[in-house]
Formats: sequence, C-alpha cells, structure tokens
Amino acid sequence: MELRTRSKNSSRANFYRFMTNYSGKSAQQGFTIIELVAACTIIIIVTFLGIINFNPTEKSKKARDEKRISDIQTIDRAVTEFMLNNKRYPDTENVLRNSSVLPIGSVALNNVNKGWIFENLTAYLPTLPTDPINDATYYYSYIHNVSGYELNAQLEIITDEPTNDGGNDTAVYEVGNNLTLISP
Ligand SMILES: [Ca+2]
Ligand SMILES: [Ca+2]
Repeated sequence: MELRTRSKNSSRANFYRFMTNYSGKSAQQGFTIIELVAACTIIIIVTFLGIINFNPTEKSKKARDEKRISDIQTIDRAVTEFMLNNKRYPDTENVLRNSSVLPIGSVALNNVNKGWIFENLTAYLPTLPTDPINDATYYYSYIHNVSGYELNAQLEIITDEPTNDGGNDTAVYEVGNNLTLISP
C-alpha cells in the first residue's frame, strides 16, 4: 500500500518535472523550431525543383519533342528541295500520310525510297524520320496539293512551337507553306 502511494507520488513528480522542463525549454527553443521549419521548407523547395529538372520522364518527353521538331524541319527541307528539283511535291496529291501507317507498296515506314511518304527521297535524306513513339497518338503527318504542303508532329510537353508556328492547330507542331491543309 505504502509502495503504491510512493510510486504514485513519484509518477506525479516526474510529470511535473517534465511539464516544467517542457515549458521552460519551449520558449528557449522557439527560434530553433522556426529555423527548423525554414530549413524543411527550403529542402522541400529544392527537392521539388530537383524533381522538375531531373525527372527522367519529363526529360525523355522533352528529348522526344526536340527530336520531333528537328525531324519535321529535316523533312521540310527535303520536301522543299524535292520541289525545287522536280517542280512538284513528293507523293500523291491530296493524300494524307501518317508516319505510323505504311502505304501500299512501301516496305518500311522509315525507308527513304518509299516509306511512309511514298516517294524516292534518297537524294535528300539518309533515312525517312518517324516519330520516336510512332503510334496512334504520336506520329508525323504530311499532305500536299498542287501548290502547297503541310507537315505535322504531335508533341508531348513543348508548347511554344505548336502555339507559335502560325498554323491552325495549337495542339500540333505545323510546318509548311499552307498550314490549313491539315485541320484539327
Ligand atoms: Ca500549331
Ligand atoms: Ca494545320
């Protein structure tokens, strides 16, 4: 009985000691806690920025988009040079080509001698570029009529070029001399 009372008293004493210590230190440690919060905030911000800059998924999307822009410009030069030499644009007039669809008579999409653009472009290109993903969503397209042509690419992350290319579809990157041939 006496032991139990003593133990109870001792727990109470410990509790009071704890409270005194806690309240005594809390004011003293206030600045440290603010510093800790500031440090945590900085760490979170730095980590977040790190994720944006070094996120491999975002980096891959950007790299694919840069390749798409470069590919479309390469094809654009080839189409223009072909026109200058042959007085017509490559491939059949008013037929929309898609880099993920093989035209009848072509053996491979990226074949420079009749690939997804059904024309022999060996004098202008080492290989016929196709989209880095090249599926039903991401593909290049090309069409021409007697006086003009348009080339398109669907980009994943870059928005500047698709918005500022002067075309009629802000969702795709459009290149050519008649950007109304392919419409959204
Ligand atoms: Ca556009
Ligand atoms: Ca267009």
